[in-house]
Amino acid sequence: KLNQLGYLPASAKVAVVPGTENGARQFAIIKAGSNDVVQSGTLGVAQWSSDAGESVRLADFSGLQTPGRYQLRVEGMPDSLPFEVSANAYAALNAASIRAYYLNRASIALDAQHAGIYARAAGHPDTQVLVHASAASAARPAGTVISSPKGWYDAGDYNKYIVNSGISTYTLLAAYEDFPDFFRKQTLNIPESGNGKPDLLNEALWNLEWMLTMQDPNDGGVYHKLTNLSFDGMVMPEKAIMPRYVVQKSTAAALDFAAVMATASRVYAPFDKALSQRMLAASKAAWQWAQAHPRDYYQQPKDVSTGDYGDKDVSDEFAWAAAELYISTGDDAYYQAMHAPEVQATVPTWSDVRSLAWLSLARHRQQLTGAADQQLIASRVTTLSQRLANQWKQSAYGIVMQTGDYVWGSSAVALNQSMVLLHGYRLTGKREYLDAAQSGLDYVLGRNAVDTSFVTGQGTRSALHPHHRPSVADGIDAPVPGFLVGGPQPGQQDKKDCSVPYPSSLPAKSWLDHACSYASNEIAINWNAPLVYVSAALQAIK
Ligand code: 9MR
Repeated sequence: KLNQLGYLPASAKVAVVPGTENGARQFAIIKAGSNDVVQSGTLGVAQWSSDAGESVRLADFSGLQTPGRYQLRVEGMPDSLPFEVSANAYAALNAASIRAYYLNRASIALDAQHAGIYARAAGHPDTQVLVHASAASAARPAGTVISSPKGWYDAGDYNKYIVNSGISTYTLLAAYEDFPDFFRKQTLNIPESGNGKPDLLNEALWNLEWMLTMQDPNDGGVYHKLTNLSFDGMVMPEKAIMPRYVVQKSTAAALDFAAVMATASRVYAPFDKALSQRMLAASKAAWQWAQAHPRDYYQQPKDVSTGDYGDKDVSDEFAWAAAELYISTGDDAYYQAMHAPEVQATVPTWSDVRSLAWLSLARHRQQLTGAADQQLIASRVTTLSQRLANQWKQSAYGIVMQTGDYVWGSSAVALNQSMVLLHGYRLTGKREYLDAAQSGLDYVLGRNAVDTSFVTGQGTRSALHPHHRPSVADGIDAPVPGFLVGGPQPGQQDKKDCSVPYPSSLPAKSWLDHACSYASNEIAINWNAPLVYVSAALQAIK
């Protein structure tokens, strides 16, 4: 089991080989489809993986640096899937992972020039959206019609959620801030290509423009989501025409919005001064609203049954918004408002964004005012990186993932771990952080218990049936490409909706490649985002 795309010449290269005490001890790397051995080596000791329910050995062939197409051979077993060593190993993957956002855009037709066989009619204009009773105010009573077009569909469903848009859009902007040269050279064949902005920023702007419309100009509050009352059937976007609502203003939405708009204001400043200023003003207004409404947790209304992204601890959202506003304005009051000494570092998820503050502060450490505690910033990032690297060293599969990491969207846990490690690497230059980060990308591209790439269209054996409405309804066999599927997790919350059983209940094997499986095989914008970050980072660092 290995990364089916392959490796950059200088990267760590590790495969997982089934192994018992009595099993084979040697491996060989052969030229793909031949018997030409280019390298041989000794397998590591057999180690039991309880998550995968098997004993495995690791094959380390990091010394293989000559570009080419290879397979791994162990006596008595079928050869591995082919993989490449190439100086461009992740360039196409990164492009596909960003283009997936384009292919998930609301309010626009995808034309053949940019979408190829995935061209489709426009869906969800969202120019006539109703204010739901839960969001009613004096200025905008229930039933008021507002316009809130653009944005990305959140996932396999067609709704748009501010909380999840927050971390997703931020992660794309963070990738740009960390690797601007890589993205300046990249063109993605999206409608805006060639307009003078890097395409990653063109794509992110599609969602930022939507997010801006989710702020009530009367008070700065931000609606939690724009949604149908219930999920659509598995139909194409233009067939999904149920009425759309903006639902309840929430503290989490206001703060995630504030954080992303503050980030965006500095990223877009060189390209569009007026837009940048508008974003910063929107960020500050949302921050102010949250100060006045510190505990307006999202409460799903009785008549709404779509995703809730509910979160009853918004201390992390406060810290993150404060940090981004501090970085973008240089105003020490925001740093104080972060309460930095009380903020720990954790692997980011949509509901736990505290570390996004640390990652941003670390990224901008050379420009911060004297108010910032430089030592604390570095130690938060490196302490978490070290903990993740220790997990990696102890794992039978040579990955960071542990039993508790196999949650809904586990694939993105692996990549968010890698994203943290890459920040640790950028701060310290410690090679083990880079190698541990590589293992997360290897994991989603095939070095996992089900021997499958979790990215549609990437790798010889990849997920084929994501829970993604266009992939199901477009009449094309191959799923829409470039999407990371959720991945194994033993919760199996969709069992009742699936006519086929999961193949296993083991944490690392509880994955069902079937469109019914929203709990293990959906796609989502927050899961693709660390794929964009990590594939760009590894390709850019080389
Ligand atoms: O990613 C979300 C996961 O953490 C939750 O456990 C799960 C159930 O509440 O919801 C996931 O988010 C879904 C959202 O609510 C609606 N769009 C699809 C998302 C991915 O499955």
